[in-house]
Amino acid sequence: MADRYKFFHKPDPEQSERVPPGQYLTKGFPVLTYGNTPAIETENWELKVWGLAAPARFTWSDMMAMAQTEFTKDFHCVTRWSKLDVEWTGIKVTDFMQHIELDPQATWVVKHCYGGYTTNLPLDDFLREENFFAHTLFGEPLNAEHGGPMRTIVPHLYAWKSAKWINGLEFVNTEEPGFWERNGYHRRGDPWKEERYGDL
Ligand SMILES: Nc1nc2c(c(=O)[nH]1)N[C@H]1C(S)=C(S)[C@@H](COP(=O)(O)O)O[C@H]1N2
Ligand SMILES: [Mo]
Repeated sequence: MADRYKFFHKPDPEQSERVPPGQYLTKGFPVLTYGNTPAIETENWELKVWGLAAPARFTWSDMMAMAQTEFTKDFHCVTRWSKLDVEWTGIKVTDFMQHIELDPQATWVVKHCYGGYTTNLPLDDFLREENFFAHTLFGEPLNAEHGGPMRTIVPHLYAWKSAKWINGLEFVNTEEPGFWERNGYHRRGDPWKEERYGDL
């Protein structure tokens, strides 16, 4: 236990209201990846859009030409660690979506990643002001382990929704569970309600 307490601790009272039930704070930033870490150069990186939206394809420079925003957000992993005040730079989902012609029938999105990971979200959870694509972490280019060159961040849900190495957005009109949603995690994953495990 001693070792564990070097890295994980109970929150100070002033921070405790920001820490969801059953979570411990970590000062470091653990890496949580199922499988291998893909190596992608920015010049080869692309983001494809398909399904219930006009098919589209975005290169790295397309993304860099969009409005860039800085974010400071808390990060909650379902394995019980939380990291407060993570500083990112990237592109708001709402700014990105200005470039997408969405079919009005679309109600869900499936995020597809380099390496094969997937996770799904209802559009209401995806199209929030606070959601973004991230390419910079604490002022440095996002490293491969944390999802570089480009990942997504969904601050209001457990971090398995924050897909690393994002490569595709598939818009659909049904719930199509992604990797962890099929493998025991909750279908939505609200940390404030402790939606950890699912029943799919
Ligand atoms: N492509 C991909 N994205 C992923 C994962 C993964 O295994 N593959 N793990 C998820 C989980 S469970 C968490 S907690 C966060 C961890 O992000 P980090 O490794 O930057 O801490 O990424 C999420 N996004
Ligand atoms: Mo996680």
